[in-house]
Amino acid sequence: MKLIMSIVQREDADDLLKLLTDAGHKATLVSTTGGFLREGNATICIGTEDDKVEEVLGLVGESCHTRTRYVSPLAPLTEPSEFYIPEPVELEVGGATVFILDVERYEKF
Ligand code: 2BA
Repeated sequence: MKLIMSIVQREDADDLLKLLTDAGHKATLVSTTGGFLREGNATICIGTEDDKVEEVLGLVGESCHTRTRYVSPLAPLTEPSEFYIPEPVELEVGGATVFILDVERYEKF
């Protein structure tokens, strides 16, 4: 058995949950925050049999989209902040960052 942890953008989380549950998969949504942008994202945990992993990854790929974000970097410490004009930096965020972990044991009480 595997635990698939998929970090997705909030905007894609509902579509992915619907696709997963409609296809008979079990999933848990955890509200998370990205360490770099410090913005809310979503981590969807899916426990599934080994032979269903590719199917789940297909659903994740189908529902999670790449988006372009512009962020203003903070002033470098070496420069006086009154002379610093921040240039927004373009970032590609998403579709999904996925970790697949082996599950040693699974119990349900
Ligand atoms: P954040 O950490 O808020 O990162 C958002 C986006 O900022 C990233 O998109 C990437 O384009 C950029 N970014 C992140 N760290 C950077 C850095 N040190 N320098 C320059 N740009 C950087 P994604 O790669 O699509 O990641 C989306 C979210 O997935 C991340 O949000 C984080 O919550 C999670 N994530 C990504 N890789 C991870 C990893 N190796 N471990 C844990 N969480 C991860």
